[in-house]
Amino acid sequence: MLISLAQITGKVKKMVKEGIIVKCISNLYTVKCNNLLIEVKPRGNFRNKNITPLVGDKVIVDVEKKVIDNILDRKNKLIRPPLANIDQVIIVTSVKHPDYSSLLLDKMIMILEYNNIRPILCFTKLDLCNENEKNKFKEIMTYYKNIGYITITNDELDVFKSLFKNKLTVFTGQSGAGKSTLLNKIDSGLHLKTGEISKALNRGKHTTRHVELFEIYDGLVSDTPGFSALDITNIDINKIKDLFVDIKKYSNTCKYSDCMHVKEEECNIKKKVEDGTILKSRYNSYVNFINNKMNRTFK
Ligand SMILES: Nc1nc2c(ncn2[C@@H]2O[C@H](COP(=O)(O)OP(=O)(O)OP(=O)(O)O)[C@@H](O)[C@H]2O)c(=O)[nH]1
Ligand SMILES: [Mg+2]
Ligand SMILES: [Zn+2]
Repeated sequence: MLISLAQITGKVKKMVKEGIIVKCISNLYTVKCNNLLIEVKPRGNFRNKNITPLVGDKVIVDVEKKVIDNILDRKNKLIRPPLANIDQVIIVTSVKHPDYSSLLLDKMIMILEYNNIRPILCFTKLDLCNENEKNKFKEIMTYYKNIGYITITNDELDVFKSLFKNKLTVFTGQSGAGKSTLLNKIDSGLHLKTGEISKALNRGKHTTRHVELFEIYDGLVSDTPGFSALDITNIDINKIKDLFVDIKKYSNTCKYSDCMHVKEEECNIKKKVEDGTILKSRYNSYVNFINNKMNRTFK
């Protein structure tokens, strides 16, 4: 749609369109304007102003000059993977190969909660588990479901299909967790490259390299190169307890209103962990992040 044809510079009519950045390789951006894909570069003065357009940005492009003129306000952004205006992130977590890490899962959930992005949990590779292990993971999944997160396995393709409409959805998770494999199952037209886990991990590299948005079931979806190292340095230590929805729920039942739920003796959160209301691994993750923060603060 042409949105501002009347803009006259000298005698030249400027052709501008609004679109969304769906791909970036080096400094070349692909912008989707309705059903048209246009390849553009950022305007020269972006660099001076230190502005970097991100995949997911809504932009105004000058169609003739093939440049991004303007970036519209972002509702959020992630640095790694570099993406803007994310509605929800599907955290793909394998139970084996690579091994399940509750710490990594909770870290991703915390970072998304901090950025006001909805986390959706997807567990993969349950087929590699024996019955006992399967039951253990089912319990873990039920816990996350009960505290309010959509929690599914990579077999539940129908659920996925209903999640995408009018949303920007990001798939993330460890290298080898099965993100690209899952996306290929959801949309067989994607033909994303998938990797042998051992190779992917040994090389320490991701099969998926650049950031790109695909149109799937009336929404935009990104398969990201996973995050290998996540940074929580910019999260305020006092905010952490609010980013754990299950801890937040009972936060003001503790004796001290400023209870950190770590060293305090009479702490209701600790009781809730003991009686099984709060999952032990969740609490361990919480304590780990608090300690991690304390160490940094006092270094
Ligand atoms: N047994 C089993 N293997 C799976 C499953 N899902 C994916 N795999 C395998 O795991 C390996 C890695 O899968 P990918 O889809 O490439 O993983 P990825 O998350 O996209 O990895 P990166 O692109 O490196 O971040 C491939 O060999 C897949 O065939 C699953 O549910 N069960
Ligand atoms: Mg991949
Ligand atoms: Zn407490």
